[in-house]
Amino acid sequence: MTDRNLRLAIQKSGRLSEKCRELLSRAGMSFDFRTDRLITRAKEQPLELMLVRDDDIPGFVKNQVSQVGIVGLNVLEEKLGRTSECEVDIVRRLGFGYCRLALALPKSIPFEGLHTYNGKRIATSYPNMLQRFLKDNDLQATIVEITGSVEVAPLSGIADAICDLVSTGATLESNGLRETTTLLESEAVLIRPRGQLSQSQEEMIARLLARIDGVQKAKNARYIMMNAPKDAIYRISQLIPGMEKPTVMPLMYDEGKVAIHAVAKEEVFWETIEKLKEAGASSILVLPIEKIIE
Ligand code: PRT
Ligand code: ZN
Repeated sequence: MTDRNLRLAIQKSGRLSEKCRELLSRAGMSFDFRTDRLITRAKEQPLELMLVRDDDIPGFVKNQVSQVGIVGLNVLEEKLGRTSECEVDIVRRLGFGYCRLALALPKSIPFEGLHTYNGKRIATSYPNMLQRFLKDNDLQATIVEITGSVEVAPLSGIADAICDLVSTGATLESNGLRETTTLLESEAVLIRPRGQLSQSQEEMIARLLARIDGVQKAKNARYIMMNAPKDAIYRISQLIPGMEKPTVMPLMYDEGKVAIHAVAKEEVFWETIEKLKEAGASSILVLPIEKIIE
């Protein structure tokens, strides 16, 4: 690897890998994922992809084994400490992989405030974050570090409570646990080392970010087209969510109507479409947008 190449680390297989691959492909970077190799090269770009366990990504980016990485904020803060203090920068929040690190108790134990955790044994795969939380809140508890199936720890008797990732809450529910306290709200983030990289690597990161921004902006945006009576143009343009300036065009053979085209920067819900109809719009088309470059 030369300093003219950029290496991006993503999770090889797991909850973030599919979304990472999708994001890269929408950003125009294609890789051969059939390979079992640790590193795969982008087609026609000086970009290498490292396919690794998510736990290794913060360290790889910190030590510049890779210059960019996508990882859950939870893993980043567990491995390198609080983001304000660690040696990598979060350059984008990516809007997927949402979850939270939370404390939970068996439903049989009443929760009477954080002090309920005093003297308890808490099972977790996030010992560093839990340790910091206990210290910050002046709590004395024993951390029982386990790597998988944390939620069964109270049932099996090795702990009294847990500190684990929660998404829908279904796993806690099915194990008779009640979530009491959030330690961290997490999502997938794009990280890079804090220090300066080579000029070509900096340029490649800037290009990567611009492409990711283009994809992210387009995600909820829709191109909306409709016909409308001339006297309803103002009312209709007020109804289109997150819209800037609409294009208004005359319709052939219909003096009283115009065609309105606009980019809605937010999702267009059925309620909006119903209101547009009530305001006189007809032939409404809502189309997805692939990229927005401003
Ligand atoms: O093999 P590798 O080390 O790379 O993967 P991993 O097994 O450590 O991680 P993986 O693939 O399970 O998760 C990767 C990342 O996805 C996590 O670090 C989080 O940032 C994010 N993420 C988002 C989640 C969840 N949602 C999630 N629900 N990670 C784990 N869970 C688990 C949680 O641990 C619990 O067991 O799902 C269960 C709870 O889900 P609910 O929906 O029942 O609440
Ligand atoms: Zn992991």
